[in-house]
Amino acid sequence: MSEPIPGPVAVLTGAGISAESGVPTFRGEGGLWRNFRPEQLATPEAFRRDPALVWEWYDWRRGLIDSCAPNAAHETLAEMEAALPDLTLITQNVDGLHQAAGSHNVLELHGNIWRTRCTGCGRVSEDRQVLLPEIPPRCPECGALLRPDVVWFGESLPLEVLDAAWAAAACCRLMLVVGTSAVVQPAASLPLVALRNGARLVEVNPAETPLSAQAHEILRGPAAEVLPEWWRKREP
Ligand code: BV8
Ligand code: ZN
Repeated sequence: MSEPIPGPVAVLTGAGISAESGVPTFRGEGGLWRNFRPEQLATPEAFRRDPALVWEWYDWRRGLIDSCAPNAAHETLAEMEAALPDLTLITQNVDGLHQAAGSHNVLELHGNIWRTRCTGCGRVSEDRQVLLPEIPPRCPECGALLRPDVVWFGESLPLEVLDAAWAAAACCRLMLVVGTSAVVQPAASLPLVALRNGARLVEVNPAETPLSAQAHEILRGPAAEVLPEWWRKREP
């Protein structure tokens, strides 16, 4: 019989949780597009230099993500949110698969690929069109270029989202870290905040990461397999 889950719970997810849904991770194989690394395209400089190229990459990713369904790991986190009194889901992913799986309280540290933001008037809107009719898209209100409403390298994260994530890490009793290489800051500091507050750290990842040595428990396998198993043994 495994121990009951102490609350509150915080969960940090990265690209790895969507791998089994068919969404390529950032640093694994398959993360390449026309031989560009994400770090070369997910920047304000790349967008300034060639907005059409950056939008072609996002349009390609949107098309890919649109054909992907949440997997058992996303579904388990949605079940955990419903079953536990206090769970905060913090994601680095922009694919929206947690919400598609039924999670409601999702902190999107890096934005969402299905939203656009106007570089002129700041208008934010949800745009689910797969294969955009015009690249780069323009604002229907003011005609300025639209950009994906995501956080690029070198850009600061939405403060209210980051504050909420920091607070959840600082007061959780348990943090699950699922499918992240734990290299991108400031997201990668959240597990350290949890450890400093005395939380139990559980890493879910088929590979070793810089966090592994500090994890109290490691589920060394694909999230869609090992996370549902872990939850079955603990669900109330
Ligand atoms: C900022 C949105 C400052 C866009 C993304 C040097 C040192 C420290 C920091 C820096 C530095 N140089 C620059 C920085 C800052 C930089 C940074 O951290 N760079 C890294 C590369 C070193 N950070 C930033 O720029 C951030 N902003 O610092 O602002 C600032 C302050 C004030 C004022 C102005 C500015 C912004 C970072 C956000 C960038 N945007 N995405 C988009 O998606 O298009 S980041 C991108 O990386 C994704 O969000 C992704 O989620 C995230 C992290 O990657 P992972 O999720 O971990 O994915 P990865 O592929 O790396 O790993 C996958 C993992 O899954 C692996 O471990 C694998 O083993 C595992 N896995 C595989 N299969 C499975 C699995 N796990 C479970 N199950 C499986 N089946
Ligand atoms: Zn506008």
